[in-house]
Amino acid sequence: MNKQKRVMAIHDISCVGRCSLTVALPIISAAGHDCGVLPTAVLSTHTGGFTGFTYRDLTQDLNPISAHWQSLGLGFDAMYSGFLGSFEQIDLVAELFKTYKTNESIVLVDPVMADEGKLYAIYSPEMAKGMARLCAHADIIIPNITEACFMVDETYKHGPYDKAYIENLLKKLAALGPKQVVLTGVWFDDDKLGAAVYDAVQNKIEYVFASRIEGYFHGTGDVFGSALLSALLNGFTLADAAQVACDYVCESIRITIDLDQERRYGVAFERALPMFIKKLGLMA
Ligand code: PXL
Repeated sequence: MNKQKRVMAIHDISCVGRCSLTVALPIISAAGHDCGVLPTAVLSTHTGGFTGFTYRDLTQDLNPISAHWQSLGLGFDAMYSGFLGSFEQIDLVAELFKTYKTNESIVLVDPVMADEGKLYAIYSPEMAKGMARLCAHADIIIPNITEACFMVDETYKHGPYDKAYIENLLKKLAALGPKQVVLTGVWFDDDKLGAAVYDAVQNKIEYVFASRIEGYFHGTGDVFGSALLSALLNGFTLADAAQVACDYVCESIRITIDLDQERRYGVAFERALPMFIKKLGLMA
């Protein structure tokens, strides 16, 4: 059996609504790995679709937590950042990457800040500049098209897309520094939606798709990122990991629709876990 990998998942805790750590922890754990967390903020719910949520910024806690880990001599096989609690956390997380990065580790950055052409209400445009800076420290980044456009100063378009638009974004994203880019929310026709996978070292672009289901589903970016990292830790190539993640998100959405559940509470990724585990080759 392959050894367990240790992950540092750097996201907020949205207590209810299935995104960030309430998604990353169960998915990465189910894939067989040791998922440590560095919580960036605690919110009563996520910010999309609820009003009146509480917000505790944990910026002051990041360095003391890391200092304790260093005193224990802890190492991490992967660091996976997502929603950050403040603008100042960008530089703190970049420092953490420098502290824990090794030749074998994976640094995965999801520059969570925007969707459907708009920044999340709590963020200002300077967040996009900061996230672009953080991406320079990553091995792999996984923006959606809105986040990509904010980071490389391109005009956001609604899909369907064409290859020229997507491939221009991929090249500009790689120019920020990461060697590999997975751009999510890519679709060229009504039937299929998925991701564009760019390896800047090999200068190779691949596409992965699953069935396209109309509508907006909260938390799917976090399900995608957690599944992608899980597959990478289980030895999949980036394109194969992106395919597994795409299939898992699609199945989670399909089940959510079948169950007729309210979408702001996130997708029923729990019910699609058996399919995910099978795709990872961990179960017959
Ligand atoms: O899924 C991204 C995300 C994570 N965390 C919080 C959010 C969102 C998206 O809206 O509000 C708090």
